Amino acid sequence: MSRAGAGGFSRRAFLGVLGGAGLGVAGCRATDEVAGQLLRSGARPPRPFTVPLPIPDVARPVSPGRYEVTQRVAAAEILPGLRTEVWGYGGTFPGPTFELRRGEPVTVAVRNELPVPTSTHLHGGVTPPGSDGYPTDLVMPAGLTPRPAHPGEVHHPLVKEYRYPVGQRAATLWYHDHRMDFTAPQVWRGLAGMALVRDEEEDALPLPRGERELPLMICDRAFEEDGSFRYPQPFDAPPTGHDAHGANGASGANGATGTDGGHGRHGPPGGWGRLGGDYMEGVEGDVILVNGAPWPVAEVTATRYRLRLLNASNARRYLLRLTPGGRFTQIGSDSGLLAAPVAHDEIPISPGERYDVVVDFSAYPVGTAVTLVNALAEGPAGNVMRFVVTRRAPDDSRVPAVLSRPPQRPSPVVTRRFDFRATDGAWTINGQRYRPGVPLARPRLGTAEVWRLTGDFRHPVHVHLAHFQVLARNGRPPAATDAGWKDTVDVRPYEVVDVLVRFDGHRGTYMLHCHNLEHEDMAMMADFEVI
Ligand SMILES: [Cu+2]
Repeated sequence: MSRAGAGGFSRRAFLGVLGGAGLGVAGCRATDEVAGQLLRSGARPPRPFTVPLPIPDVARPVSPGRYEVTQRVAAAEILPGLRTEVWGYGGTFPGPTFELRRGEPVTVAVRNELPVPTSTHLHGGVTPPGSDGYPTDLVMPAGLTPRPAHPGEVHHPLVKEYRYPVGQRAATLWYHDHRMDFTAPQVWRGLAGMALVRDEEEDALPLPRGERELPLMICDRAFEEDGSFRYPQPFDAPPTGHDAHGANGASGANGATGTDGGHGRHGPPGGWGRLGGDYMEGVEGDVILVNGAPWPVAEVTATRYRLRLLNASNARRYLLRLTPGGRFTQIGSDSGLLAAPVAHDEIPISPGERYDVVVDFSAYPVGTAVTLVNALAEGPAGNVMRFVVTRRAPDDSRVPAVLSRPPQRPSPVVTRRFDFRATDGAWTINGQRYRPGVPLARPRLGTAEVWRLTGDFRHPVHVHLAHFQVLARNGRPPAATDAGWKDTVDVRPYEVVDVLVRFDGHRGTYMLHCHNLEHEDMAMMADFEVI
């Protein structure tokens, strides 16, 4: 498909035309499938399928139920022969994988040794509000004592202890930075990792496990000639009001610079300036990474494998397929196991979503190279990674016809509408830029509501705390890939997506927002308060 706009329009101008057209206009190809602007690398990327697939280390507790992780600057060799400075949990990108068990609460002390404030969100977690990674609930590095930039901003010097009850079903979660105005550049630099919740229901299933269970964090990046991450916004742009923050010589400045003066302003964020330059739609890199490695290759036996697919990209969407053919048997969605498996030839995955799938490599002759591709991209970005089937091996795994007993759908008590679109130079929800502490809804704990999601563009909508099921798209039944309990759903241009949201676990202030991280930083967030 073409990335160009139609008839000589720039894609931004084209977006503006669509944005003015109002509801009811059918989505056009150009904005229908691609949600970001491509940023090309200066460095020459490696040949695909030459770098082995890394598996992130599993986080080790310092004592039962307690983890300590330091966010720090470190060097990584992502492109062979070049050095990339990453900002990583534990100094790695991705950060360590947290192996959690339902009913076993943990505390994670996050220490910030980066040059910038951070806030950590456990995506998909049913977490008390004080540990949810609210964007202005910041862990401040040593020596950084700026005036608060936003109303209600909280500063924790050096360390914050996040408390996770882990009372939820087995699921593939992930964690990432959620700092107000700067989530996109800080995640791009490496602040993301996976967290797997396990439980007895899942343990009882004969699914592939051990070496045959692979967490796969998929994301895109662009690189400077010297191997450092390239990003359109300077990584060290002093955020609004953070004038004590010193530059740290970070690379990647080739676009918008900080222009948003004025303490306490919370509109288009400090680092972007108005409209975010050419990257308002979001930033897409031209190098696809899986677990931090470019187009990696993994040797597999001719057996079943469980692949926990996560799209950790800032803006890029993928339509995943297997070549030379093959099927994904989906066993889980964002928020845990499905009731029964669902087979797919292709899987659309938008930023923030997870698909838990089983692929049976015994369907291929030994020696076959099975490539995971992205049908939405042309050229190198159309490849994701490769599996090479090396030999036959015993396999006592299988995918049972009944996987779990997910919670039933409760009856909704109210319907609310949330509209995601560009308004007056910012990405807004119901016409409003994000205002911390001003909830757009006050659902009651223990109830369910229908949230009707609409928008002008591709917006992957993420709800904190509360999980949901997709009820309908444009009044019709949802896609097979919408199955299960979820926390993120892709809303297409001028589409009406009805989701049934359950408010369980905790009262307090949470958020819903677009998980296109550039949109999120450009004000497409809202609070809701569970009462
Ligand atoms: Cu969006």
